[in-house]
Amino acid sequence: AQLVRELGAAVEAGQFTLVYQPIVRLDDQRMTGVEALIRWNHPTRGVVSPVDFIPLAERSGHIVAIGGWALREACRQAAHWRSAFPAAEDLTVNVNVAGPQLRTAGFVDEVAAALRDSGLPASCLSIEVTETAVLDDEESAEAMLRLRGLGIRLALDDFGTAASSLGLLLTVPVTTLKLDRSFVESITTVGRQAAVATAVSQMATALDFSSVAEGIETDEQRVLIQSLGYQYGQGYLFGRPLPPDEVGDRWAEMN
Ligand code: G
Ligand code: G
Ligand code: MN
Ligand code: NA
Repeated sequence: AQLVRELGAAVEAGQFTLVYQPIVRLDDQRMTGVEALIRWNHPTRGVVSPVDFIPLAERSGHIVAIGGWALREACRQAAHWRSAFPAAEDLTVNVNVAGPQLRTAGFVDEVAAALRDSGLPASCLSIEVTETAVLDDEESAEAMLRLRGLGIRLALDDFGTAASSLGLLLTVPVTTLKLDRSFVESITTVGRQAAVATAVSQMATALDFSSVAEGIETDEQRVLIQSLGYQYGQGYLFGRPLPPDEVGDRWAEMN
């Protein structure tokens, strides 16, 4: 309860920061973009993980202010990187959006304003939503269609972990599937994770979605995931989430 009250003031107090994890194209291992991940620098508790405060923020409604800040900040950073790094015109930034935030009236306008104010092209922004966030829901379907109308990419995050139906893929206008890292964790050529990972990548290809595998930590996983048809990868093998001032050096190293 204390934490919930503090959440309310934390945006104004400047206690949130974003770190950025590289996303790479598997065929040449070039960095194509980043996923923005929020951190709360709490004055007494130290760094609080989003796993511990995003659910509280969703229930208390603070997610609208927090998520709005993250969106504007990520767009601002990405617009700067596009012009500051060599050959970064197509750099993309992925921003996680919670269900209640997506369903808030005015969310799409907020996204449009973040793009306009930052100068970031819509094609450089990808919004990540989870299957549970968008399940059977008129408001989110409507918001997603309007986001696509702006030219923003839409990724289904943690794909494969929610108790959702595959029919969702036919009704939500996503552009990208992000295979949850639980399938990558103990993947082997003969194992059951590889069977599921293969099915997801084939579905993505057939439906004309991009595919990203999360949680790649070893070279063996990278090689296997690529052989299964994944286009993009993310994980500690390519890089941990970085503070913004380290993204440029990483970009230069990987491109
Ligand atoms: O690095 P990691 O511990 O950051 O992230 C943990 C979880 O928090 C992930 O599921 C991620 O999607 C979520 N998360 C990270 N940043 C944000 C954010 O800005 N908004 C929302 N809604 N979720 C986030
Ligand atoms: O749920 P979402 O995919 O948005 O969040 C990504 C989460 O996965 C973050 O907590 C991030 O720090 C974490 N993560 C990213 N790469 C790896 C990895 O290679 N291994 C593990 N264990 N976690 C990872
Ligand atoms: Mn994500
Ligand atoms: Na994920």
